[in-house]
Amino acid sequence: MSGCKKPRAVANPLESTITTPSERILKECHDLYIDNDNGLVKIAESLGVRLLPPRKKIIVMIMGNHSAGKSSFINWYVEEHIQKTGVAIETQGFTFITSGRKRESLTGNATLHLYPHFRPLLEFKGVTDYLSAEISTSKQKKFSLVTFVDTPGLVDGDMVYPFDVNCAITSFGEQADLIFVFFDPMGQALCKRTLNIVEKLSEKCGDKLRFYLSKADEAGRETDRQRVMMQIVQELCRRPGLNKCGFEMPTIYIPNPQKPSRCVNQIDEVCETIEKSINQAVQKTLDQLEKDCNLILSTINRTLEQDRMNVSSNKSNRFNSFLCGVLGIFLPSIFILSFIISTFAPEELDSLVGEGLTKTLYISTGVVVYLWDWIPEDWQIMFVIIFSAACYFMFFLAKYFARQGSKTLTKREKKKLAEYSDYIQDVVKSKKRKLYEEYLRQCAAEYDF
Ligand SMILES: Nc1nc2c(ncn2[C@@H]2O[C@H](COP(=O)(O)OP(=O)(O)O)[C@@H](O)[C@H]2O)c(=O)[nH]1
Ligand SMILES: [Mg+2]
Repeated sequence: MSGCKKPRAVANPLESTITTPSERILKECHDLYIDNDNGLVKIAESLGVRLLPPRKKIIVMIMGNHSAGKSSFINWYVEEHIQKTGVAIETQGFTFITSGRKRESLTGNATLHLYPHFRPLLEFKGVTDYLSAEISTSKQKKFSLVTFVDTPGLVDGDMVYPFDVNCAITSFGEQADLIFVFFDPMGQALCKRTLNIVEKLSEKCGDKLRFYLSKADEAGRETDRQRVMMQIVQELCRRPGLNKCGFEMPTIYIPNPQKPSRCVNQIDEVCETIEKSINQAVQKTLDQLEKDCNLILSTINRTLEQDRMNVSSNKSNRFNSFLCGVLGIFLPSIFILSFIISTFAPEELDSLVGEGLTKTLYISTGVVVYLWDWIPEDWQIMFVIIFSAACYFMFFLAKYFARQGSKTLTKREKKKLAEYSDYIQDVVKSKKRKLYEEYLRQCAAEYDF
């Protein structure tokens, strides 16, 4: 069994007490990735594979014209006045609104630190100065599982944004799980900039887009509202990238007890959409966990298989190197020795090495000398050159084979890989199965009327 320890949670300012099974599942999955000793991210990194820990919350980006009611919607959902609202252009940058242990406001770099997935945004020069995060202790609705991204209010014309706002919103949208587009019936319902961004987002991640007619209570009578909606839908359909038509556009508004309205309010559907997305995220995270486990296991197997191949090829390389080295020394030695021996008289050799050995030496020397004499005299020099070159080549080959060796795993490294493999099979996979069962139980409970 592996000597791996169970994962330990890492302190994070966004940490708060857990209230729902989904939250617990997402948190436990996240912890399996980021554990300091045996986190999947760390294990994968040691194998040369890059994994990103899953998010503990879904990201809902809200975009739309200036004054479309984006910030007001977030405040309504969170049930706390976090974002400034008003007709003045309040939101110039991007704000993450999320739940945590205590009320806190973060700026640029601190925000990016909490959301590593958004690092690619740094390529938009100047965007960091316009990033912020608001952490609230609210647990209303499903807020503990949602991070809202409030985006700059969009307007046409001369408005100068401090960064490439169209590209930045598109890039944010690609990282989000849901993108809400708010159109308000007043003023700039058909802001060109909003439509351009929506068109771009629809090409890249159309399935995340949801359209809403916000501030619907301000649209006047039912017929006026219908007219505004028709106008917006027509404008959307006219865009080549968006002409799939059949747009659904629920009408929503922030309920105001002081100003009751007879207009239908579909704001609860927005909450349901968020809930559905959370459930999908839980399932996706569990599926991804299984995939990542399999990826790590297959990489470990591949690494061990490669190591076995390296060990056997190192062995054959060592043998070849030895053989070439021996030949490189042996052949010229025989050649030189034979000539030296041939200069001795047999009696001298007898007295030096004894009778038995003299006979063998003479026979073998005789063969070499015979062969040497057999070569025409003009070619003997040439033979010496070719023979020396051949011996040198043998040395070269010996060195070449010696250098061919590839690095192999040490015993400790192999043991570590086996431990990782056991840990993933025994701990992570069984935990995943348990979490999946919990998720299914929760789903069954939700649909059990
Ligand atoms: N009647 C009505 N007014 C709203 C609603 N939502 C927002 N507002 C008002 O519209 C103005 C702009 O809202 P805000 O949330 O700041 O818009 P943002 O620029 O999209 O963030 C504010 O004065 C809000 O009070 C709504 O549903 N109904
Ligand atoms: Mg705003």
